[in-house]
Amino acid sequence: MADLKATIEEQIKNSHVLIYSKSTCPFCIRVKKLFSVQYVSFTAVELDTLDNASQYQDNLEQISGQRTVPNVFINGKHIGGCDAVVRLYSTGELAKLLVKGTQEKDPFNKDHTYDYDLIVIGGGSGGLACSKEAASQGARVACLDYVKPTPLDTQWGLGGTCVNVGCVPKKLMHQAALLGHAIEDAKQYGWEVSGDVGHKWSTLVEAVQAHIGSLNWGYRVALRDKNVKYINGLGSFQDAHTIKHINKRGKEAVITAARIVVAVGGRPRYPDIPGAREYCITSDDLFSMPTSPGKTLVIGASYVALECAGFLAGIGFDVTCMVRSILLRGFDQQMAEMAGEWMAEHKVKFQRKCVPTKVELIEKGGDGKPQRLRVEYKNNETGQVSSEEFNTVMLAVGRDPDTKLLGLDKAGVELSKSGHISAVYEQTKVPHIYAIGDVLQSKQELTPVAIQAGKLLAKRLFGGGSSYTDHVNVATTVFTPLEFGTIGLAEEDAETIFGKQNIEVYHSYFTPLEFTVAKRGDNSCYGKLICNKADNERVVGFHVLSPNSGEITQGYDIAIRMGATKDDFDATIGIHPTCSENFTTLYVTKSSGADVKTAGC
Ligand code: FAD
Ligand code: NA7
Repeated sequence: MADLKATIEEQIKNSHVLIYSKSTCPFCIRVKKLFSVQYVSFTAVELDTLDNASQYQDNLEQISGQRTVPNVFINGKHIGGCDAVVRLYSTGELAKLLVKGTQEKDPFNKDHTYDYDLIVIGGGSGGLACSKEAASQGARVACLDYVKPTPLDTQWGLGGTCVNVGCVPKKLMHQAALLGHAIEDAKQYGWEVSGDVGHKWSTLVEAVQAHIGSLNWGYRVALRDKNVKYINGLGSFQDAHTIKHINKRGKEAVITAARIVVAVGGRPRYPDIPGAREYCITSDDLFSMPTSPGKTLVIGASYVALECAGFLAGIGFDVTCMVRSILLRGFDQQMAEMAGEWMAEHKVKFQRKCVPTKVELIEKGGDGKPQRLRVEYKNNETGQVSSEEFNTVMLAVGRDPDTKLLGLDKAGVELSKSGHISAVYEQTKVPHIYAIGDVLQSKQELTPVAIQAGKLLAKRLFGGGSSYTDHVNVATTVFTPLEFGTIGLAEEDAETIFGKQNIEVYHSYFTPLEFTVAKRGDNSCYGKLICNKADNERVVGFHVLSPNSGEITQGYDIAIRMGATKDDFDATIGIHPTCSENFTTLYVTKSSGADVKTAGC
């Protein structure tokens, strides 16, 4: 009994978030769901799988005064059961408890014989932020970055996914598509745009790549200014403190460090079908394609797929999106379907319930002629096999962490089945090896999350910091043609966590004023607030489908994080005429079934 008490106390002391749970208990399921949909890592001790469950509960009662499960502890502090956690989540207090950690247990000591205080492997969003912050705190830092070419030999410079083949070129191409739409609108506003307005893909690619080139250069200068040693080499572990790096010419060298941060990000996945690697592109190739994509098939239905399909269609290409099951898994499904409907009404063809089975080259491109590919695909419901010709086939079927060749096993760091690194607040099981960004298990794959993690980690390691990255209520936007901004819980997740009877949804369609003269259709935009009736109608989910959703959503995130209620939204006076103001005047509940189409000002 005494031993068990000591074991439990040790578990509590050493865990960031610890849940004593029973696998079939509905309240435990709700608490775990709340943590997992908010990307908060936790350790769950499932008492019903243990022989001594009742002794555990006796000891827990002695330690915390609570015998029942779920019994939750954060940073060694007893929180309570499901209601207590939900309440803390709703008021924004949970996030505060989670980000305020303890001082680094192993304070920075320069007195070592390694070459560097810190080696960062990967010069993307997270790695660059971490390297620069650590150097600012006085650490001697080396940052390795190396881009393995794609199967079609596409390569890029320093800065990682976001800058070269992610957020930056994606948003610029999204803007290109919006401008095309704006040219159409302009005619309604009196602009005399004569004849057909064409688009030149090569001009767009050159402009986007020129901007990326300037960012690549800026990152190199920033590393030099901060005294970070930049090494353009592919790194791998030789042992827990030693990294081998190989440059483009095959030259090898070895460096050592007291601490190592793995920030290698991820790369697009290829399905195991004939022709995938030989003939298909991924988002890694799309943004620098010298020739126009032409008739394009985008395979996948998550945000990379929908965003790329959306802007390609907006630019004027014939685009089909092949969807295996649902749109935007993990996002609010009503919103996902609405974003898809807008795309379908704006020239994106959807091939639902289908998967590709083979891609063949029919004719090589060249001399101004596009290549011709034949895609064979199967309908998962009917089993019917069909085929169609395309000029470009883009795979967006997920991304894998880039850990295969890292040799993490030589350092004693374990990988999950998917190749991700599990870490508790960025620290792996090997205490001086850390991981940040997309390579982490079960974390948001977003640039600002990687940057925040990199900065705060460096501050903790070298600057006496004690804050952790807050993964709760991170706002994001899917840049589909009509943008989809989101904070907090999807409606279906809110129902699971709080109970359907406790959820009220306030919603409305709306028409941006700019759409009226342009005749873009009434009530094509939509917003909803998901409120917890059991907690003063606290807003637990915010979703908007509208132009400029990214800009709208960012500001509201502060309110949601601070625990805003429906009353707070109602008391806020809107800015007229904007799309955002609709959130200050929502009054129709979904449960009423009343009409939510709006007319007039
Ligand atoms: P990365 O930025 O991927 O950087 C990892 C770096 O490490 C790379 O340069 C890689 O080449 C290098 N590397 C890998 N292995 C080694 C090695 N062994 N040695 C040396 N170097 C190595 N996020 C948003 O927030 N907003 C968006 O709008 C958005 N849009 C996106 C659109 C697309 C098409 C994609 C693919 C992603 C998008 N993302 C977006 C996600 C965002 O790009 C990533 O979350 C972010 O880049 C992750 O940063 P990271 O530091 O973990 O990894
Ligand atoms: P995701 O979010 O992992 O989504 C993958 C999508 O591809 C999803 O719609 C899948 O459908 C679909 N998929 C997966 N395998 C196949 C096959 N074999 N055939 C057809 N469709 C398939 O990946 P993304 O690339 O969009 O984004 C990954 C991260 O990168 C994202 O978090 C961003 O931060 C950047 P499913 O729903 O599983 O049926």
